[in-house]
Amino acid sequence: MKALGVAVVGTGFIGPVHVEAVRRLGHRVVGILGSSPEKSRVAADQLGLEKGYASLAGVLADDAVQVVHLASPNVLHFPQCRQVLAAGKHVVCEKPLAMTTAESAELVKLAVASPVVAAVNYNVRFYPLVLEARERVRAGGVGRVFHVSGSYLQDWLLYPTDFNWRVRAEDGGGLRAFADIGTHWIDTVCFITGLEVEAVFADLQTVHPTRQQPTGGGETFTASANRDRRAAVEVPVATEDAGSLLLRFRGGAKGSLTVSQVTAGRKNCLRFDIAGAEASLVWDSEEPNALHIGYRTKPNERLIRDPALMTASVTPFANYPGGHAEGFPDTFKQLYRAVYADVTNGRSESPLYATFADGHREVQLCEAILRSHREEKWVTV
Ligand code: SOE
Repeated sequence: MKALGVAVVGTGFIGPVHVEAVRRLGHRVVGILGSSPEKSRVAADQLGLEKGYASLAGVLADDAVQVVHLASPNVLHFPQCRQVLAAGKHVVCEKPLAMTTAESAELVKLAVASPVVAAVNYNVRFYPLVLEARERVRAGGVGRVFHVSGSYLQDWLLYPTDFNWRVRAEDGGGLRAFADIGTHWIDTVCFITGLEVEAVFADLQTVHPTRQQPTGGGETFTASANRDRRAAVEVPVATEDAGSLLLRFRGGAKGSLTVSQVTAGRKNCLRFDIAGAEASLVWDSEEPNALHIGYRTKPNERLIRDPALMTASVTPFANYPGGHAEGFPDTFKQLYRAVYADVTNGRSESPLYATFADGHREVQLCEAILRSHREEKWVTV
């Protein structure tokens, strides 16, 4: 394997997750870029990286870097992706790909016209049992899928004192919980079933119309109790904390999704029930090493992640024997393994990772969800 040179943009919750996953694959993370040269230096120091960059221009001018990971706030994805593509470097962008469909459509055009690999970080696809579920649907074991239901629930924004850039429409986009975690759910179930969303009906809820914004910034998943509450200002919030969505898929299947970032006790719980004519598949990201397979006329099964028990084609994505749990950080490793294989060997026809076209579809969905909520009607995607 030829080791690639990688730079990561973003020093918050998720940037360091990218760094660790790239390193586990044996590639070289050359450096990191934060929102200031000082933040870059501190993060480089903490993560043991050679360079804390002063600017994106510095990253792009670095010949040691072939792949750039963007783990910056959503508002920066479009301008930064454009610059990375213009510099001829491969790019892995965090979700959502952009703030508007005008932006994401332009990124798709630029990516198609360029020879580089351009991926969106929908990592949930790479849980071994999510891949197993996909194989079972494809092999016909589930039968015709007629309904998909589920939820994605978190609690890190439960209190009005909890704050993060995602809450601000200027930084994260007009849709928050659905863009941040709801698109993971939709990407995952469409990846497994092959279904495409045709129309949506959404009802969104902003539980806290104002929040305490800490003057020193607020990191994702950092409890407000750990911050200095005196150094905060009350700001209005327009983005949704929670919401429910009805889905119509092309071909007649239907679905429903509830998303919340204010459900106490749910830390990062993506759950789906896929109902098919022969069987159902149930999976929960908080217990990712078990897949429930439900039957009408014989006992249900609970498949524990174990390469020896899984479909042969997906065993390369389960790297440890049964009983040795694999989870969230491992999905990043498997995702980048797939992306970097294409960087090295050339773009594959239908990659397992989400392309910019997939990312664009999710941004289209976000716009449709927001419109449906505002106009109180079904919106075709
Ligand atoms: C915060 O809600 C967040 O970090 C998301 O942005 C990620 O995509 C998800 O994997 C975990 O939660």
